[in-house]
Amino acid sequence: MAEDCCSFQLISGEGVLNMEGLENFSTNLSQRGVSYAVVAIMGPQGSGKSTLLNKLFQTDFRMMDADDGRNQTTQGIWIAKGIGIEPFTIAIDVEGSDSSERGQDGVTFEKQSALFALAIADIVIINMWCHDIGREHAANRPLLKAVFEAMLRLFRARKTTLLFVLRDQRKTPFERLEVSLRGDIKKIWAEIPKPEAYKGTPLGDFFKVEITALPSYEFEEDKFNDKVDRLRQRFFNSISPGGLAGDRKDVQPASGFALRAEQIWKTIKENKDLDLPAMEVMVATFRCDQIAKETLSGLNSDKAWMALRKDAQARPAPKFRERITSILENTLSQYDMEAIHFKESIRDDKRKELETEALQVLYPAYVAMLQHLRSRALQFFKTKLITEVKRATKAEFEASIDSIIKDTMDKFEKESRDVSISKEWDASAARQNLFSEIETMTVEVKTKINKTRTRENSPNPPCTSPSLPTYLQGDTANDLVGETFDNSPDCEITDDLEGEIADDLADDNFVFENDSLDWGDFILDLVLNIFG
Ligand SMILES: Nc1nc2c(ncn2[C@@H]2O[C@H](COP(=O)(O)OP(=O)(O)O)[C@@H](O)[C@H]2O)c(=O)[nH]1
Ligand SMILES: [Mg+2]
Repeated sequence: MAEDCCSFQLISGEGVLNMEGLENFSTNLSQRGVSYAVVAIMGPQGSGKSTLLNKLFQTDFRMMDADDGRNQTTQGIWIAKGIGIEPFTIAIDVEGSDSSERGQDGVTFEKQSALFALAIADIVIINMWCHDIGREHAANRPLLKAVFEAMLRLFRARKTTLLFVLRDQRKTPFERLEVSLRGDIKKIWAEIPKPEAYKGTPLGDFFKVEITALPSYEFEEDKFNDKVDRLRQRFFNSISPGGLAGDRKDVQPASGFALRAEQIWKTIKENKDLDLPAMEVMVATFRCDQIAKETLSGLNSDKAWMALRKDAQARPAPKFRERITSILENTLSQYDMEAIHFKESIRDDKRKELETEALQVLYPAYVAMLQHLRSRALQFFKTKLITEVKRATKAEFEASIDSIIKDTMDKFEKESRDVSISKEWDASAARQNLFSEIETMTVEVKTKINKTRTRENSPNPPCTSPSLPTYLQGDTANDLVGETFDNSPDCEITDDLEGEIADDLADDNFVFENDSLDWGDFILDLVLNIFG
């Protein structure tokens, strides 16, 4: 893929960071969590750094043309993805450190880039000429000083791997080179002024030091390529225990890489203290916030959620609780997957906020469900009343109203609890409304019972049917429905009562949505209305 093979200039020679390029570069990286490695190379100008990176990572960093002489080619800091290597490996090519072309600016840039490389890389390759080893005034001394001082400024031991690659090994045996170099490293480390806290700290607390040598690229190309191939193998699984970067600490998630690189460079440029822990908090806060926002906007267009919302508006959605719980859990787990490697306290705080916001998004479906449950409870109440009318005597019926109310409220209570997935999702207002509605109905029912009683006592009872007085005398309502109102031609309902019944039927309290009354239901409703 095109974006995989192309290096680009991350920081120009003037110190300007290319954020847009970095963000584009990071798109393939951001899903990697902490499964990625950053490798930076430093060393003298024209010492074959870009050549080595290109061979190790199959990148395309610009190399100096041998015929042009050893003048500077790599301005600033370049970056590319290593090809064919797992984990995702970022290669960073840093401008030559002993540039005679940049003077004091070069020295400043060298220190800045050393600090940048150490702050961002898991492995820093220090490229040096074999013939410089042990030489008091060789270019590697100021470079090593810059690297060590930079590490002390970082305020933490990241246990970065320093991989020394010694170029153009000829006659001197590797063992001798290694001893000599380790001696140099130790000496330089001892000489560096250190803050009180780090006075007695051995170099090994900050770095893991590895050394290797390469034959001459110019005179022993095959051997050189062989050795580089073997070195490339060491970048496979470099972050696993025992790997090249296996000791690294405080690994920061890939999705914050671009922002972290930007902030680190900005701080270095401003010559401020590079307080990495503080920066990590900042990056974690920003990133977790961003992840939460992205997750929430994903929820709004989530297919399962859109289906449930539609469903809940239309009817009591089946498996509501199960579905809404899984939607919420999916949302949170999406966030978790992305935010997992950020600082726990920050990630958790943001997760709580996300949960609250997600619940707000989901809340309308709960409200719609409460509406359905309310209707269902009213329907239940009505059915119970009718059943009682059929079953009980009038006295029993009156006595059972309270328990019907209780059953109805209990049912609503239970069902509303079943659709709530948060303490904040409270049905008390809906419950109160339902209770008021039922009470109003109950009062009406009772009033109408009394009205009927009055009518019974009046000289002209409204229905001359012989069965009505039977009912009013306390026979079961069932008898009444079965024997008397069951299409009985005997019952002549007076005009007066007919009007009243019609009024009752038109009364909202007794006409429920979705009612489809057949004749039997009609009679029952009638009875209920006579009652009520
Ligand atoms: N003697 C020597 N020359 C090399 C080696 N690797 C690369 N070169 C050459 O050194 C020059 C500078 O290489 P380059 O990779 O651009 O160096 P950089 O400035 O350190 O990135 C080029 O002409 C390379 O062909 C090496 O191992 N030994
Ligand atoms: Mg170069």
